[in-house]
Amino acid sequence: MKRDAVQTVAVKRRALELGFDAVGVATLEPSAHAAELDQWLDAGYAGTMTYLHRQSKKRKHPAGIMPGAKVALVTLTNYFHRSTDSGRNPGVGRVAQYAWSAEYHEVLGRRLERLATAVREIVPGAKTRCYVDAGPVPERELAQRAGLGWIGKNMMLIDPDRGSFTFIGVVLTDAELAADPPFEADRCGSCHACLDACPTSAFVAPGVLDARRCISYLTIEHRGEFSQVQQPLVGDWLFGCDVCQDVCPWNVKFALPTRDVELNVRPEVAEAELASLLDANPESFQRRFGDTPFERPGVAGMRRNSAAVLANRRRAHA
Ligand code: B12
Ligand code: SF4
Ligand code: SF4
Repeated sequence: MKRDAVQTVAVKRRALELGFDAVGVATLEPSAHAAELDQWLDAGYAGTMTYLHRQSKKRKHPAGIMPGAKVALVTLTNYFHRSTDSGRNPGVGRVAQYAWSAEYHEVLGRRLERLATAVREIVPGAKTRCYVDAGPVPERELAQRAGLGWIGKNMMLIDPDRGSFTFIGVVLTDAELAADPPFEADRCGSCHACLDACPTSAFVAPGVLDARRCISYLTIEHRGEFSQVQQPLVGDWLFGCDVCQDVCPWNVKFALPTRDVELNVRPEVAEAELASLLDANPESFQRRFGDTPFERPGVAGMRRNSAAVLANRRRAHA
């Protein structure tokens, strides 16, 4: 198959019609940041996310993820609703806004499959494989290579037109689509607002996060009870954390609320009641939250998070 500009334009147009907010094409040469990944893993910053160690070889050599793959079609989907700090009542915990709607892996998974079908129609004989937040795909680096933005000091992929409240979705394909130029500029400049604002001082350096101290890791990925050190770190956050994005000037200035109907806010998630989560049993939890991101920590994890937020609030008011 030959790299074809006409086919590439047709594929990108289809991506925008399907509801993706931005799309670009990245080449699959080895990661330019393999050494950073090795150092990050060796330092233990991945905590118990052992899959990151297992996947690191492929992450450093993305061409090996799918046999014959030539490029990654990389998409961004805006999920911004409003500042995470607004409109809370005392009985609810703070929930990171990427989780406010239906399970995004499913919403975007379906959308990416439709895009993959379009690739196969536009480039007959092409093979495709879709990924969103799963598998060994270095999603942020591929997005930067596809020209969609730069990786900020908070490690987020920042789109200069939309900010960083975006999901990244990837279609790997052997179709030789024309690659975009990478986004070379670093537009953080002298700003360090995210590093200063992180409530747990989880950044050991600009662009280097010790995940073990990150509230997102603690409330979503950590299994078992919190230690005495971990529980206060969680503060007011029931699920995930948005602080290092909420303070970023690129979000303050450019993030606009999504109009994606598949990402409509579900109040029982966005405004989750601490007391009812504390009392949840597996059946009631499954009924209410089985198709939401709360499913990842599950009923035990969400009960633990809820108890931690309540205890932290009691301590703050004592
Ligand atoms: C593990 C993981 C986590 C972990 C670890 C986070 C971390 N910073 O590494 C935890 C649980 C803490 C987490 C938290 C969050 N996550 Co997360 N996470 C992932 C996952 C599955 C893997 C990331 C990974 O490999 N981390 C290891 C680090 C070392 O790798 P990396 O982040 O890719 O960083 C590489 C680049 O930065 C590159 N690099 C280093 N320096 C430079 C310099 C330049 C110029 C360039 C180009 C590259 C570069 O080298 C690094 C190593 O390869 C990805 C999905 C995926 N498959 O990639 C989602 C993903 C990164 N997460 C995402 C989100 C939304 C979040 C949260 C915002 C959720 C929340 N609100 O609670 C927070 C944000 C925390 C933060 N500031 O990073 C989105 C990010 C979207 C975006 N616009 O950037 C992703 C891409 C999922 C998705 N498909 O949308 N996450
Ligand atoms: S998500 Fe929260 S805890 Fe994690 S690095 Fe960002 S500000 Fe810090
Ligand atoms: S807050 Fe400032 S330093 Fe952090 S990612 Fe945004 S622009 Fe970069």
